[in-house]
Amino acid sequence: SGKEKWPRGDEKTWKDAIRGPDTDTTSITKSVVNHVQTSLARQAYNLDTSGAYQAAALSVRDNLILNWNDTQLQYTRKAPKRAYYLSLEFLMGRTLDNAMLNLGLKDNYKESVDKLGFNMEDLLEQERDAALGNGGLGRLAACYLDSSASQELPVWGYGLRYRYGIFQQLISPEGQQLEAPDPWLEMQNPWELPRLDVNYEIRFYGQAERLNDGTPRAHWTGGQEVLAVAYDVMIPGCYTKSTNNLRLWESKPKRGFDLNSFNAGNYEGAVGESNSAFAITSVLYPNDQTTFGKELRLKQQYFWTAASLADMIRRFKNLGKPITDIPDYIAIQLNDTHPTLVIPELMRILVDEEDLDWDVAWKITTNTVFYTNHTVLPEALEKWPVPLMEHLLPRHMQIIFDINMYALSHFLQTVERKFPNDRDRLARMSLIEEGYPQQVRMAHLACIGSKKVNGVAELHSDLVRTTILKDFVELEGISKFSNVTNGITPRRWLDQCNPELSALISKTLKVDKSVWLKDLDRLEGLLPFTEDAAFREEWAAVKQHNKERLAAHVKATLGLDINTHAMFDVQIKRLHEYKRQTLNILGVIHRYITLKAMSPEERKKVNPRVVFFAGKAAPGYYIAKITIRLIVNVANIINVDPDTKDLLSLYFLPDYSVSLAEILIPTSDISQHISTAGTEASGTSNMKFCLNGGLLVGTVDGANIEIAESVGEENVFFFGHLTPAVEDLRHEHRYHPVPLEQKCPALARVFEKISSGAFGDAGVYEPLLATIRTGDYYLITEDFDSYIQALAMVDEAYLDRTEWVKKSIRTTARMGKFSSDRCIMEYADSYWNIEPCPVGK
Ligand code: B1H
Repeated sequence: SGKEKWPRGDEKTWKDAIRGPDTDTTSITKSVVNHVQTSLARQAYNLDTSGAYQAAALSVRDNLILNWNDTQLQYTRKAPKRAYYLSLEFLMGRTLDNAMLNLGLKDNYKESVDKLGFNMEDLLEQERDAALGNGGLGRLAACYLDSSASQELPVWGYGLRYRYGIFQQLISPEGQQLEAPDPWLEMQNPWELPRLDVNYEIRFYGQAERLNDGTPRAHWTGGQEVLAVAYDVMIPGCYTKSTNNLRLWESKPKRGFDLNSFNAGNYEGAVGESNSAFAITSVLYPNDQTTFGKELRLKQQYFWTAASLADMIRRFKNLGKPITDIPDYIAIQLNDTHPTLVIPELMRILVDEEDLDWDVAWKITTNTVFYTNHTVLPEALEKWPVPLMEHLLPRHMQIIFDINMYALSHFLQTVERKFPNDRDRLARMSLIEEGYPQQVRMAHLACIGSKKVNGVAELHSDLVRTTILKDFVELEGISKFSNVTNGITPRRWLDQCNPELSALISKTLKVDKSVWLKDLDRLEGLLPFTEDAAFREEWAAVKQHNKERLAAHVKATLGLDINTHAMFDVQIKRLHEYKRQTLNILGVIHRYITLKAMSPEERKKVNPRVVFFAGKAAPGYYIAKITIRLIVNVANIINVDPDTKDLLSLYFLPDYSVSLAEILIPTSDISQHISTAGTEASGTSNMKFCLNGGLLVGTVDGANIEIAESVGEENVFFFGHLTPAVEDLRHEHRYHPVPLEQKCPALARVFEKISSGAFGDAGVYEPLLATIRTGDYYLITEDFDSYIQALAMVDEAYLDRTEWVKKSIRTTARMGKFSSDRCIMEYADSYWNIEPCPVGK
């Protein structure tokens, strides 16, 4: 009656020996000390903070492994349909704090570490960020893993184990960004389990020969073969045993490679070739939102998708089901177009190796794959030169041409019927863009190879439907194209980064955090307390403490003194022209000019403001780097100006990271999300700030719109032109340019100030100013006046501190929608068709 037989040996012997988790302080202490003694081979006498961190981490890891084992066994037993999230980036940040909190063991570990003579906060600071991503896209993937495990869903992530994460940013005294490598694996990484036995051979180059035997099959042979080796990262759910897996692939040479070279006595030559195998997973590409036709990047993409797919199919085959059942057991989510090669690779396996008919294979593929688009910026849409793809992946290039023909013949028939004689349409929709060279349009391939396509906020999904994929909507119908608005995990982005606020919320709601952290709409229960003066005071005190925590950190790391009694105004994100850090810094200069022109009496009425910037520029992004230079040099001047320094100061905090975000976000009174309308697909830090009671200054763009709908437009400072106006305005600028002095006198004065040399050599900034004076693609001159007005409204609103705190509370209270738990349930229900698979049920 379903009673399983013990697999081997004496059941009692096993059961007596099998250990459970370490949850009480005594067993935790034993486990930590055991790791000090054995894993680290050290003693109490010579244990430093770094060793104590390692030992605590290994002890927490033991607990994770036990849960991970149970979860994976459960998946094997129940064989549910699984979803796989393919992302070239996972911006995980640190793990120890998050793991202890999700296990519900932080207090016990703290107590234990305390008794052993260490301070938990110091230990946490020892950990290096796992920074295997550029920005929002990578951090979203990390939030989605946290939510999948927390919702007990059978979801695995697949990515690459880069030896170097995103570069470390250094800022020279002149404000020049310098990039240093991020060798994050130099110290032992306790959070990964090498699975040297899980490996696949991945082929590149070589020849593809069609069999021409009446089947669509081909043989792909020769070329280079490298080995993909699995490293597993445990992803604990919040207050559940469910612990999912993030499998990262490392490249290395195939054993026994190139025997010919060895035989020829060319030992060094053969070993030398191994370098190119190691190179594949050596570094994360740091160019957020632009693609270059770099062969190594395409190699990364194929290496990773091929290894991941081979792994999924091996697992599927263990179920003993017919191959045509794949869509009933596997859903593959493409995080942007980077893993699109999964589509031709799955076709290759089904057609060449499984000998399926083309139509059958295509049906399986298009019922298994799902595609999320993250940007409509033209320069960010991936295209690969046909000659490069033909060289590196000859069989895949054939398949892509075949898909194009197959799809085109469908197109042709349908399009001819629907749109007779519309050759332009066919050219627009083709997977191949004509030109020298021809290029493969990855978004088109991802679109026609997927069951569903989604954008990441309502406005963005509308733009996807009406611009870049318009023709496909007309062909395939609107229902394939939908929206899943992004979200964030409240575990890291409230409980972990803002423990005081978390405690205040639990106390006020009289609900344990284990409940509201997994049911974020409960925050609405805070609304009645806006009228409670004592509560408002506690709320404001938390913000104040968070400012002091940041100030202490900045003092310790940079030696700077920050005025914690000022309003904190924060813009932290990748440097990009479309995100318009320029608008912000030009606004700061405007504010400085205005303050300088005031009498001392007038200045007394001004509320002090501290402006923070942080963010990295792509190493080759010239204009973005000039923007950093301008920010740093403006800071150097205004922070020491005796007339104004108490009222306005400015900091560019170097080396932005997940960990830095965790201590900055809880301090903000306002944060800026000021992209040109229609350019920021969603944004996710906007959600993090609002969840922590910071108000938003922003354009009517991305998720800002939905945040305002949720928290109330009266609690958001909106400004600027709307999306539909943007194209016309650009057209006006191009064909009817108006001199800056006429168009925007306030901005013209700011330009004069910069050109006067007030912030150092004006020539340095000239290329940046020129992009605005001529062309102004991102509409700085169009939005500047309304931006300044919005900031004036912020000043005015801040005068009434009671009302301000009420706005802050209401904002947090109404952010429930933006929990990534909501997103992941939408994907699970409406896309992947998977269900929770809890442990032990
Ligand atoms: C986003 C990217 C991106 N959109 C290519 N696109 C990259 C594209 O290295 N590359 O090749 C890297 C990143 N990232 C961001 O995704 C959007 O700009 C945000 O608005 C959005 O919130 C985020 C998550 O959806």
